[in-house]
Amino acid sequence: MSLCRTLINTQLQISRERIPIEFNSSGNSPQRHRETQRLHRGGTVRPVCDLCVRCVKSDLLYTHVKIALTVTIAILLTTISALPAQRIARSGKVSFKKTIVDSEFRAEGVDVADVNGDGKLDVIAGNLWYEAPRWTSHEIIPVQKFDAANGYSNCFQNFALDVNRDGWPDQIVITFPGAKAIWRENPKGQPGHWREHTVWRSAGNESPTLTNLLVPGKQVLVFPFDNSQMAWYEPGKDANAEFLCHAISVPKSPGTDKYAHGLGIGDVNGDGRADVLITKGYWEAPPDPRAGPWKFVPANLGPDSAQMYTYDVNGDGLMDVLSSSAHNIGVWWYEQQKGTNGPEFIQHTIDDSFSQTHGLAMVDINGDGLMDLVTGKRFWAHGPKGDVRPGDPAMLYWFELRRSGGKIEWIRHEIDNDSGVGTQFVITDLNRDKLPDIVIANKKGVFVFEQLSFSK
Ligand SMILES: [Ca+2]
Ligand SMILES: [Ca+2]
Ligand SMILES: [Ca+2]
Ligand SMILES: [Ca+2]
Repeated sequence: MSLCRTLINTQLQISRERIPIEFNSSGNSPQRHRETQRLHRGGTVRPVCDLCVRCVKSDLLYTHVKIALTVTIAILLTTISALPAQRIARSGKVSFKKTIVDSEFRAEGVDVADVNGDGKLDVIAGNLWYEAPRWTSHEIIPVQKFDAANGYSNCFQNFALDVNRDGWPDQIVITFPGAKAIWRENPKGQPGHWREHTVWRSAGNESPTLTNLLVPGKQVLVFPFDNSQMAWYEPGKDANAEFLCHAISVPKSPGTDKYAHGLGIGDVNGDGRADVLITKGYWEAPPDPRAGPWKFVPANLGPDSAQMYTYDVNGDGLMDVLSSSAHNIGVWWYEQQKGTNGPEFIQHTIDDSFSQTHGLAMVDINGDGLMDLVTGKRFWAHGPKGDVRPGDPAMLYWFELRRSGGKIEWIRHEIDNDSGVGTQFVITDLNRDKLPDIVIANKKGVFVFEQLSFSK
């Protein structure tokens, strides 16, 4: 109201200043009044002669109405002009419902699968699986207690795959960097613990992965063995035997140490076949992925990282690379450019505000057609005193990719501040509502982040 009065007073003051000098003199006359009214109707002056006094009320009413109309129109125009922006904001309004499936440290890798065949996707993490929808825990093998401050679990990566092709998803576990990789056989609804088998004698690098990109339609494992050679693995005809190992690299290649950091699958050279990336370069997939070793292309893909991905971030037709720092600080994308001696990669920082991003996933979270990133802090990766800022909150974020006018933006959205990531996690439509959900296991526990509908 005071603003309205101020506006009125200001307008009256301005109007008075515009009043011709002859109407400011005293004295009334019908002619002067008519002239005043004429100008008044034109909106240029206020009534000033005594005959116009009765007009004052209507004048103030006029002023109020005019201002009210002006304000209303301004609000309408503002509202109309804001509509597209609000639509954009709504489309980016993604939220998640957090469920603490288990508050104990069970594993740092996790996957989902319909373990019991009831049509609902369950969570598998280390020694336990959690039955949907109430996440009732069941032992795969006897439950163990792990010390988050001073040790690790027996599960760095956890994948679900029907290894023996009996229709029941089994569990693959990368137990510890460089150690034997195992799979545990789903007992097909029968009680009891799951029988253990060997996948391969050693699984190195800290980001082994299960992917269907190398051999379309078939999920295969990718990791180096014996601190020496990159390879991929598939189950053979005898499910009880070790997997078949297909060499990708020659022996003594970079990225193959048991504690090497940075491994990813993606089509770097754009030939339609997924390549295998490490921070020192990538192996180009040949037409027959079983025909190893693959050609290695050296490239600088930054410092130690976790999972690595390829995506044409800037839409220029060249595949770029995305990664995050495992034990330090940094989430990056590497812009591919054509150099004189092959591809060159320019590092761009997506985020440098938090540490220990030892797990990275790429998926289109908000359904706008552009891939986004999800990562967080691997809390106490090296205990409460190791790494950089180990005691900071265990943040979980998604980074929304936006492109406009050739400009690349990554908008950081907080999902949670007391969970973070492990060394591998999964994003999938857990509850089958067509929205990607996030499932995590780490030193803080086991968590499900169900994405809520945009309209909620
Ligand atoms: Ca189920
Ligand atoms: Ca099976
Ligand atoms: Ca690009
Ligand atoms: Ca997106």
